[in-house]
Amino acid sequence: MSEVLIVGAGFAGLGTAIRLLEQGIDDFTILERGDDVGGTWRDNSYPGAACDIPSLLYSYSFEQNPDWSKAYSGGPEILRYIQRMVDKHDLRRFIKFGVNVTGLTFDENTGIWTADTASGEIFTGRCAVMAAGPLANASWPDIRGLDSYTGHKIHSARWDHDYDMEGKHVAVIGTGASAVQIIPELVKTAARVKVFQRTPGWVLPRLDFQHPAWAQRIFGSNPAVQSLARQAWYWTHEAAAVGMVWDTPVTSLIQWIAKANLRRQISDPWTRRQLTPDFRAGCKRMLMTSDYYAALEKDNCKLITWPIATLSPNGIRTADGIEHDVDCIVFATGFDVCKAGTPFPIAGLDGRKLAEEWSDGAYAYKSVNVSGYPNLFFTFGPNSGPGHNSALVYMEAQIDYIVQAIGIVRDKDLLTLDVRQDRQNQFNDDIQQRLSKTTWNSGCQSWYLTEDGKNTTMFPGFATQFARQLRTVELDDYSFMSGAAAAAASASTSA
Ligand code: N01
Repeated sequence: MSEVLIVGAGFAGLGTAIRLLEQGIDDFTILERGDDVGGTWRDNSYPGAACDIPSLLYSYSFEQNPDWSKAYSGGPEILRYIQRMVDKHDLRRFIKFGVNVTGLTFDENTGIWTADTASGEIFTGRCAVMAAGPLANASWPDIRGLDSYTGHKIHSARWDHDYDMEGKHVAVIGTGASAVQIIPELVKTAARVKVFQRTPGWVLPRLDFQHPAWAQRIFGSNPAVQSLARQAWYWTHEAAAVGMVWDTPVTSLIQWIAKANLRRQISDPWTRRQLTPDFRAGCKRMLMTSDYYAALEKDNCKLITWPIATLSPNGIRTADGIEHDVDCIVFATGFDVCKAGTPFPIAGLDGRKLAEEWSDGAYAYKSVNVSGYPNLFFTFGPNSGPGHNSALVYMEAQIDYIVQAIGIVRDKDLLTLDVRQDRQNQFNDDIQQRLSKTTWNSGCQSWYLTEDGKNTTMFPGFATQFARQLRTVELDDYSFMSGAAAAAASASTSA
């Protein structure tokens, strides 16, 4: 048995491992279904994959990298950063690769979590950390005729690098954050690219630049300077919350800049109209790209806005009756996000099932704990998503809170550490009330919302507020039972 089971060897699981080691806890096991580390950055290897948050900020503050080649690094460089982190802390010795967790069950008598796996092997731990990632499973769209198409299908989150796009006729379904990175690369190689858009997004230019060698040298020799640069990015993004999280005059300014960007890059007024969103900026994720519109302007690229009626053996038929024959369809259609369920069954006290409790929408206490599921911790749990700042800042705050709580379980020899139901309810009432005033809840459809419009993914505030609430584990928010107390109680019952 381990002290801690961690599900997932992506950014969150690895960060948790490093922080546990720093606290002197080295009795943990990381269960990873893939055959390597890196999670989302291992899986999303599509051409053009990059981060739309500056690398100085899209990295752990406790694991800074002076060598970022440019402001917004590409996927391969981010994956190398993760791999270096793993090597530096010798984390591979803790990871079991190819282990697909199929269920987590808590035994309140022993205070132990059991992880069932696809191979039948079982792992146990006093605490469990869910670090499986919210965007880990590709979502194939519910389009009629999906299986009838006989050409090549590729999902953005599982790119097929063996398929050569050179000279091919390609369709891209979707125009979200992944698509706008893929399309500029596809138009360079494919003979023809048709982009099937359902909803246009707000696009802001991504002002990328190379980090000069002298800056890398200074960052390397003087980490405090790098921390300052990181802080500068952090506060710039915090300021953007004013216009992205809430509808303010800054939102209008963002929309004005985005429209000017559209006018500057797209010459045809009708295409501009097709690319103009009809929802508030920030409601869906902002698209940060300087080359998407330019790609749409290329002779070999065409934007299609007629709804897709069906896929056919040779391609896509749109509602206007046109058959678009293509060699390959790229599905940039996002992820299966567990907004009203769990990635696998999780059973807590008295066998209660988390998926049933979350069926109307997920909730947690400060995104990390759920009442009735002691010693279980979530990274990127409900309502921890950022709309304006680096996911890694949020992740780091969660990890430090989780490691603190695990330290308490260990030091006090607790059988159970369970968040109080009343504290959880209070927290969620407040979160949902605050969310009702945010841009995400202003009427557009996005992966942030459940089918009936509950926002279970985003945190309605600044990153600073999110981190502040997670600074200290307040024992008053939890009920707990020590191993000794449980043993005494069971002895008196049997006597
Ligand atoms: O997925 P999405 P994504 N018929 O869900 C369309 C992160 N990310 O992979 O908008 C036709 O945003 C759908 O249309 P609509 C980031 O958090 C980060 O692009 O629903 N179209 C939409 O256009 C992001 O938010 C980076 O009308 C269909 C697209 O598919 C998250 O990942 C980079 C359809 C899906 O867009 C997801 O982004 C990339 C259908 N049936 C991603 N179903 C960074 O840079 C769906 N669509 C950090």
